[in-house]
Amino acid sequence: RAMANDLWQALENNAFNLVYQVQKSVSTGEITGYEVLLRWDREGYGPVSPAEFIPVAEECGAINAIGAWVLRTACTEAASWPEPHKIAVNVSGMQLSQIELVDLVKIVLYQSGLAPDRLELEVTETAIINDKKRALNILTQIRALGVSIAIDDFGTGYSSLATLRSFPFDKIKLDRSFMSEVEHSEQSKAIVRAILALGRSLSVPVLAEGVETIEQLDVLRLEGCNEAQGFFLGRPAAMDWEPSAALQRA
Ligand code: G
Ligand code: G
Ligand code: MN
Ligand code: NA
Repeated sequence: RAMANDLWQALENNAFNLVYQVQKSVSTGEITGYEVLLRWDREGYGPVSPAEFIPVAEECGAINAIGAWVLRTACTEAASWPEPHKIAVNVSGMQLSQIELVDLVKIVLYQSGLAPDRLELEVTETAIINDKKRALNILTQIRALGVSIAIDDFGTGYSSLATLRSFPFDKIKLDRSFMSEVEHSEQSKAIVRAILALGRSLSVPVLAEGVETIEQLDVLRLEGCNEAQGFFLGRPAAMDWEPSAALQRA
């Protein structure tokens, strides 16, 4: 069967679901938010990674419907959490080229009742580069709603510095490829240090992705990184709040 057909089918059959991965302050360990990650259990195949099916969804045009489902479901779920943590939703480059995205965000916030400052959109540099002027217009309008913007996978795109200069954004997410070597390689550490300095001089917090060991977290603490995310801090998982905890708070 063609994957594109199955993607459309999955939307109708409720075959997608969301998992959440915690993001924490490096200095205090406090939870600063959760990244929303899409999961698909493909009938007859099992779980398929978004790294595999998002490109297919972009090609066949299903990405807008899937992206809308993710945004609506994430905001609706988070609005009912016992604690008002922020959520960070990934947005594909194709969604960023459509002005309808602004209205979608507006409607979803209104219908879910989620406070705009609890929503962050993660966009990649590559997504922005496609149609700079249009993406800038869309991001500016979304930011005016009170929603924040994070640059995802920072350091892997090819015009990082130009993007930083001309785009409105609130957070840099350092790509996880830098983490895998940071304990052993002075060169990787130097690059991380430079990006952290860049964030500081732009007054933009930096979140390091892919933190898998306590040693990596120690380096980040020493270098003054603001936030971290990765298997060491928490794996992506369904968000089920402990009933007892919820009761205590009620
Ligand atoms: O969750 P996982 O590590 O398998 O994600 C792989 C890739 O898929 C990552 O680059 C991630 O940003 C992307 N991804 C995960 N969920 C979504 C989503 O809801 N929308 C988009 N556009 N990309 C997503
Ligand atoms: O591109 P993006 O940052 O959205 O990618 C998020 C993806 O990274 C998710 O699919 C998630 O499963 C994966 N991920 C999260 N934490 C870690 C980690 O510590 N190590 C590795 N290798 N992958 C991670
Ligand atoms: Mn992301
Ligand atoms: Na990333």
